[in-house]
Amino acid sequence: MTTDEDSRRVAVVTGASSGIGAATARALAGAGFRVVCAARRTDRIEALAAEIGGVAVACDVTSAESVAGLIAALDGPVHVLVNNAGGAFGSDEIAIADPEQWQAMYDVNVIGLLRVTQALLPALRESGDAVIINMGSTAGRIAYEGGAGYTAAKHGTRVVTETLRLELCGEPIRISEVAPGLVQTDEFALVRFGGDQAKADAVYDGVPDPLVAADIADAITWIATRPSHVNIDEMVMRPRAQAAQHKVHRV
Ligand code: 8X3
Repeated sequence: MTTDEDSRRVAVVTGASSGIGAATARALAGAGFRVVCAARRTDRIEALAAEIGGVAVACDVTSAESVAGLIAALDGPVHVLVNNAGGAFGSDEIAIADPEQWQAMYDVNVIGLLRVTQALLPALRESGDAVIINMGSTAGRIAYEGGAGYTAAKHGTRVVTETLRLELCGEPIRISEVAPGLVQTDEFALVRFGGDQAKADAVYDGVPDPLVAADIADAITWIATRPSHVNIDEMVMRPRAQAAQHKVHRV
């Protein structure tokens, strides 16, 4: 994939087709990385890759075969891995929650991250100076009603991140987690509520200036561009209007 003419450091971003993933791909490209945009929706990532001078690779992190295809498309070291693919499905209370939705959340937020990380470790090691940035959430730090399937999965993302940092200590690979609160994107809430636009809009209703995808991409890019000896363990981000999960200022 890399050529003699292209000596840019390589960043792989999963879930790059929209929202935080697409914004991160743009921001890392702006910082000089050659970005591999990985996601299921090829039309979107091909357009994004063309825009930023990157590479599009179709990838579903919940499929071992698909992740093997991502690895096959790489050639040489990888310096940055952003495990962004994830999401929330449903908001039912535990009494009536759908186990299949919980399974799907664990599959993408935890097992998908595991699968991509395992597969990319050799290329990250080969770089001699790499950073893995996992997309966590404030949902990985607290509990809230109707959120247990997602909060359990994002607590999983957090603990896997911490464990990986312990296990790779001594290697030239830094491990970080970015944990945002309320971020207004086109799809996160819409997907969570099964396409119900009114419910999705209500999440951000009246919130003056929620975070946007570019804010998170900016943080990820900052983490990825610190000097090699500086590991940002975790970064919790919320909009000014959200003092805590249940404390949101609305006008
Ligand atoms: C998203 C944050 O508040 O919807 O990761 O759980 S929240």
